[in-house]
Amino acid sequence: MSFGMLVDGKWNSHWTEHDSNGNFLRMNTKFSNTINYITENDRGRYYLYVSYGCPWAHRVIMVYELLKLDQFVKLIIVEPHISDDGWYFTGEYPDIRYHMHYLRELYLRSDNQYTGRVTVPVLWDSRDEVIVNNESSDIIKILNSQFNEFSTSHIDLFPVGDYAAINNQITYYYHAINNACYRTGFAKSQHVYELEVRSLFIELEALDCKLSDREYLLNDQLSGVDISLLPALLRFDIAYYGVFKCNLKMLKDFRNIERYKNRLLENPAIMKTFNVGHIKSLYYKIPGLNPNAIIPSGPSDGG
Ligand SMILES: N[C@@H](CCC(=O)N[C@@H](CS)C(=O)NCC(=O)O)C(=O)O
Repeated sequence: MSFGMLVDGKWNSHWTEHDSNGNFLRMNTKFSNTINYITENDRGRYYLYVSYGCPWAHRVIMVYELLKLDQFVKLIIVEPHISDDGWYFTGEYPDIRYHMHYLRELYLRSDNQYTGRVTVPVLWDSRDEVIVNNESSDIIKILNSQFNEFSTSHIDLFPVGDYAAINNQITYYYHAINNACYRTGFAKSQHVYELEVRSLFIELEALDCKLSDREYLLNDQLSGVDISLLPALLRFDIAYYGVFKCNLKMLKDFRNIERYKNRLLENPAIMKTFNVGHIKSLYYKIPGLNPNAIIPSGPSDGG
């Protein structure tokens, strides 16, 4: 398994993120700015480059839809496949801003000596031609706080009083579940895989217990914690179970998690973001994990 990355502004098509024991190590993202003040004049200035397949971008798309920001920020979707040249655009999924072929061109437009992965999501400032931020956990907070004034729904996913608790739980579930699925799937030794898959399922059991008497993960309202965890749950049976071998059980066999997931999907703004075809296309075409890139017919609805 290898993806490309930029090194001093040049594309390097083989790069893996593993230590010598076969553990998957995710590289930190590089653009970590924020936006301090937005006015009506900034309508159309910002773009979000995302993939419906990517779970980190999925967080951002959910916040975008929940806040109804489509009149203020534009969404640009990449083709649901990471090629040897990284994320790319096609006639069906064009870059409506610059008509680029590859997402890496956007990174180079921001920093022509960039070294790092070319990932989605990206929050792009088209006035200053820079990437503001490419870390999902930051972008969802920026949308929630800075863009909320231009939202017609005014949902607050990070209420001030719960801010620290929400961040703590996002970090907890990132290690326990979101990224644990990746550590399992990208393990390069039997030993690492077995350790990872077991600890992942211990965490899923704990989550199932926790959800036995509640609708949301924190208090009794939808928050950034639910939005951050949900993309992993939505990919579990349709992709992680097969491609990442997270297969001690299917997620639908965890009764409370399944109920929680389906209840969140009843929200039309969330349902609109769940694209089974893009998820399967992305994961089943990951180089090395599924050599013939056959996309399975089932399950079709994540259940
Ligand atoms: N920490 C980042 C991770 C983003 C990320 O890894 N995105 C993947 C897609 S799921 C990506 O774009 N990978 C392309 C690559 O690594 O070349 C975030 O949460 O935004």
